[in-house]
Amino acid sequence: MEALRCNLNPTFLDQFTNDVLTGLSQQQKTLPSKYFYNSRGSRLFDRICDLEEYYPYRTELSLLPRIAQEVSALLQQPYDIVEFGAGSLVKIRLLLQHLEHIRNFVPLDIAGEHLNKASALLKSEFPALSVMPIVCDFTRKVSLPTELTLPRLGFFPGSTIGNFTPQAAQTFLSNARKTLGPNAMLLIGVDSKKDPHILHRAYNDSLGVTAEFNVNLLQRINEEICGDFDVQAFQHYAFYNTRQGRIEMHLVSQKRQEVTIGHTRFSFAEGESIHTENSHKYTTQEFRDLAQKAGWQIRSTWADEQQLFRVHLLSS
Ligand code: AVJ
Repeated sequence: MEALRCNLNPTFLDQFTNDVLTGLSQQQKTLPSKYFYNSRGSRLFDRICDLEEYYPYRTELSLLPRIAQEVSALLQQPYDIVEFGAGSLVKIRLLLQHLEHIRNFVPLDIAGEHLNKASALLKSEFPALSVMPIVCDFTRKVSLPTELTLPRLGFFPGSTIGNFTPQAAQTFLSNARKTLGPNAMLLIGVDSKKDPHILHRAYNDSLGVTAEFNVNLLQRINEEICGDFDVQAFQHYAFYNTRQGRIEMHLVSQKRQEVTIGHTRFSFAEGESIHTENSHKYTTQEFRDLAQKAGWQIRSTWADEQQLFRVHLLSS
């Protein structure tokens, strides 16, 4: 299945290059976490989800069958579903199995190849469903196919919202409200604040898959935009920043070195880091305030027994 491509402007590689050069020119060097997800990165992320230490994935997954039943009872009419950051499309299956009268499913993702494969597979399992994948930057407003005439149920699982700063999360939620249109609902997974030891383990797994996922970003820069990172010379570092309520991932330069990307050269001091990801954690109250500022109300909240992870149903 070939996905529609939209709002990847001007061209993907120009944008990628631009973002990388801008990020590495800052005092604290940064790289946007959305670029983790090339084919290899998407596969590595799927392996992270299989790790015992990475509780968010399986915790949310275990909540979904019950959520699907209750949401199905709450929705009084047929809906089309739009998934933000669709990835491997595992979680949507649990919803689709319980929700009746879903006609169209629109998965949005930045990783095109991964999205196309996953969409084709889903389509073969739910022949009555029309699957319309769109490769896009889903953090912006997305124009949905005009065939979609029903009210929309948005689905944003996995606490991907945690990748955004609270300010950017508010912007995302507000754009999602515009993308989804009137009378929309949004089912969103949000990782909870909790014992930092549990968080630390989840982002420093013993097999080093998260480290590989992190370093893959440098590999990708080498392959796609002519970087010459010595990937062995950078080490994965993840910690919980209590003040900001977030896990931060960094890549730490193991020595003084220079890196060239295209024609631009960057110097690294020994121990200097590139900040590659934030993963914000929220209390229900914090998330309620954030959602409210973007024009959403919490209708229902589900959590596991230990409150490791929550899923909220929002209405606009
Ligand atoms: C996909 C953004 C939810 O922040 O937990 C997993 C990505 N990074 N391990 C997260 C991730 C390191 C993940 N999200």
